[in-house]
Amino acid sequence: MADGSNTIMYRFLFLWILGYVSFVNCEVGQRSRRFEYKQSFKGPHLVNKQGSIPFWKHFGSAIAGDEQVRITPSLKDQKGSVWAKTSNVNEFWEVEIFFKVTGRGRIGGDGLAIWYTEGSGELGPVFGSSDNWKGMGLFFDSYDNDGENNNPYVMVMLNDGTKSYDHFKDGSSQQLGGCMRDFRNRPNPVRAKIRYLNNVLTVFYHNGMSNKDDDYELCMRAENVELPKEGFFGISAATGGLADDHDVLKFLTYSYRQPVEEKKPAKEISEEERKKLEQQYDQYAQQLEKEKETYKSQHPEKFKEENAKYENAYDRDVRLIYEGQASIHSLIGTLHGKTGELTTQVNNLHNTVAKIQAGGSVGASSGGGISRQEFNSLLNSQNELKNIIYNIRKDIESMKEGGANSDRLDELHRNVRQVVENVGHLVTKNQMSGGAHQKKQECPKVNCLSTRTFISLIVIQMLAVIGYMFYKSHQDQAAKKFY
Ligand code: MAN
Ligand code: CA
Ligand code: CA
Repeated sequence: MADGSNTIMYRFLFLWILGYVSFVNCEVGQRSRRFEYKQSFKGPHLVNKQGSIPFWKHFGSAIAGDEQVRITPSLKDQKGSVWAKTSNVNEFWEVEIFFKVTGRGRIGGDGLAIWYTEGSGELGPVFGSSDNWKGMGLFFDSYDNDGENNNPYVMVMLNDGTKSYDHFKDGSSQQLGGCMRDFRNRPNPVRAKIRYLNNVLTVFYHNGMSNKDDDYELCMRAENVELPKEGFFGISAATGGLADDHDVLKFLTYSYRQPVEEKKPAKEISEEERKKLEQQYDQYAQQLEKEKETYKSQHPEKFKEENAKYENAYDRDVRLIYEGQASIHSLIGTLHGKTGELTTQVNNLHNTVAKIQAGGSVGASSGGGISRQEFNSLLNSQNELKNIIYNIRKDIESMKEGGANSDRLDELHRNVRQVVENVGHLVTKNQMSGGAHQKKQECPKVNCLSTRTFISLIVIQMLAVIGYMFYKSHQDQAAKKFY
C-alpha cells in the first residue's frame, strides 16, 4: 500500500511540474489570429449550385447571389437574415463586414444588424431578427423613428435576454455606444470591424468613400464586456414604410486563440526556477528508483520468477552469437587437425619417392621403369600438392585468429578442389607407369608402402576435408541467419 501511494504521489508531483510549466507558457504567449472559414462568406462564388451559402443558412427575404447576399430588396416591410450553421467556440474574435445600403430616396429604412448571440436568431421585429436576444447586436439604423435628427446611426446594444429593443426611440437609451454616420448610397462597400478581445469590444467604421483597407476609424469602444463564450454570428435587415436594398458582400471571421501549440519550454521561466524544478524532478526520479529497489528486495520471488520465465532480447542475442562462434571455432579446430594429418601423409609420400629416386631404380627410361621426365613431373606434382596443403593450413590458422568469413571459406574450398585434382593427376600418372614398373621394380621389403595406397589415403582425406568444408559452410550460413 505504501509503495502504491508513494508512486501516485510522485506521478502527481511530476504532472504538477509539467502543468506549471505549461501554464507559464500560456500566460505569457501572444494570441494568434486565425481565419474561421465556417463562420465566414464572401464572393465571388458565394453560393453553391443549390443556391445556398456554404456553412450558412438564410431566411425570409434574403436571396444569395454569386457576389453578395441581398437581405432585403428595396420593398416595403421586408425581413431577412443569414445565420452561421455552426456556433463559434472561440472566446475572442473579430469580424469584418462589407455591405451596401442603397435606395432612391433621400431617406431610407429601416436598417441592418450584425449579431453575435447565444442562439441562432429567427425572423423578428429588431432589424428583421428576434428580440430579447442574448449577446450583442450592432445596428445600422437608417430611419430616424424618434425624430432626433440623429440617423443614420451606428450603435451597439447588448442584451441578456431581458430587454426589448425600443424601435420607435431608436434604442437611444439602450445603446452601449455608437457613432452617427451616413452609410447609405456610398460609392464603395461600407465596412465595419467588430473586435472582441480580452473582454474589450471595439467597433471600427469604414465609410465606403474609398476602397482602402486602412481607412477605418474608431466608432465605439467598451471594456469589461461579457459576451457568450460560444455563440452564433448572423446578419439581418428590415424595411418598413421606407425601403432600401440591404446587400452584404463579405462576412469574415477571425479567432484570437491561445498559442497552446507553441512550446518554448523553460524560456519563459527564470533560470533559477528551471534549476529548482530540474532538481526536484531528479530527486523524485531517484526516490522512485529507490522505492523500486526496496520493493524488489522485499519481494525478490516476484522478480526471480519473472526472470526465470522469460529470456530478454539482449540475453537471447548474446546466447545466439556465442553459440554460433563456438560452433565455428570447433569446426575450424577439427579441420586444422585433419589438414595436419594430410600434410604428414603427403610428406611421407614425398620421402618414399625421394628414396626410390636415390636407389637409381628410375635412372633409365629404357628398362621398363618410369622415365626421369615422368618421375620429375610426379615429384613436381607432389610438391605442388604440398604447397596447396600448406596454404590450406595457413588459411585455417588465419581463420582461427580473425574469425571465419565466406570469402576465406571459398578460397579454402578452391584450394581443396585443387588438391583433389592434383591427387587425381598423380593417380593417373602412377597407373600409366605402374604396370611395367612393378614387374621389374619391386618395392623394398622394409618400409614399403605402395604409391597407390598413399594416393588413396590422400583422396580419402581430401573427401573428408571437403565434407567438413560443406558442413562448415552450411553451419556458417545457418549462424548468419541469426544476425
Ligand atoms: C413606417 C413603419 C416603421 C418604419 C418606418 C420606416 O413608419 O413601418 O416601423 O421604421 O416606416 O420604414
Ligand atoms: Ca430607426
Ligand atoms: Ca433617431
